Amino acid sequence: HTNDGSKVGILGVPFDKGQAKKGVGNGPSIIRELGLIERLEEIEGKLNIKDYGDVSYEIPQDLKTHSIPNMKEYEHITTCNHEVSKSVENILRDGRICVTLGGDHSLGVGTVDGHIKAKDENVCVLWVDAHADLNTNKTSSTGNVHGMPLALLAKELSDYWPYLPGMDWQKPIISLRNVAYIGLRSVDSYERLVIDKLGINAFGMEDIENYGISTVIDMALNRIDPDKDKSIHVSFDIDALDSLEAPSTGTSVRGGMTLREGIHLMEIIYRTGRLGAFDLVEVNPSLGSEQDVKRTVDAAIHIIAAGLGHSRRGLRPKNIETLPLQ
Ligand code: B3U
Ligand code: MN
Ligand code: MN
Repeated sequence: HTNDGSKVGILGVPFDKGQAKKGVGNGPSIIRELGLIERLEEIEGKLNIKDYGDVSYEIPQDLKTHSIPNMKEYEHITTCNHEVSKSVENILRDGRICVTLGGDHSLGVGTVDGHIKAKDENVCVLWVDAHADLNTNKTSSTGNVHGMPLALLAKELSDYWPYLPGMDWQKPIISLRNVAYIGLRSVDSYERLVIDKLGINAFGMEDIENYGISTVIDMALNRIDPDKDKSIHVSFDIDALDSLEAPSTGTSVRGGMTLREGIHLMEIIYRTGRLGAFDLVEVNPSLGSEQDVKRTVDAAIHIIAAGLGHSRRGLRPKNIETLPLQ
């Protein structure tokens, strides 16, 4: 299975205000520094890769006075995400798969929003995460918005939010019927209530244990994309992986996915041919030792490369005539 010279756009979002720990804003630069683009260029069939650089934003004067209860750094969240949404939409309209490097997971509001706008709503979402990211400002015990992006995006939860000034660009845009979780193992009580009440497709670690990762992905895709015609959005929080595999992240949880499972997941997504947008978030190079950071970033790069067609079988030789064994 070789790719058809697919076009890819890379977008950095050096945003850290959806949670409290410094450093996650340096995710995009460390992932680039440790060789993401070089690794993607080695993929068989040659991708056409364009780096769109990093998103920047400036908070408008009239927003500076606003705050929402239990929703930290609200004016940064809404302003940055608006820029993220526009950038993702542009990259997709350029005919590229959009790969967004975070940054914390609050940026998922902008990436999913931009994807849905570009693809006229024909989008399904795989949320690969230890956490459900489904709190509202009323249910969150932290006020950190990286625990809220899916609740902001969900049509089914729109009545549970107060009026959010400056968020008019973002209508609750996706039905949770089109979302599946993979890798859950740290779910708050209100999040569990919503998952169960709405029957959200949620495959936790125990499902990966019971069925294996291949079957879990098949079940997830059959539920959210039964006609195999949607553009797939993968929002991959690196904390879905076990903390031994990806130690440099803000809220790591033991008992998670192996890198092998993460790679296999992304290989299956690649083979659908329908990957539209892909977020890789929550890599924090300020946490852990230098070796921890390298291991975490290396895992992130493996996962991205698998989603864009890297094969563990190895490359075919370039000039086959000069070789033995023919
Ligand atoms: N559910 C908790 C913790 C959390 C969510 N996402 C991460 N941690 N990474 C919260 O803050 O909403
Ligand atoms: Mn997350
Ligand atoms: Mn998480």
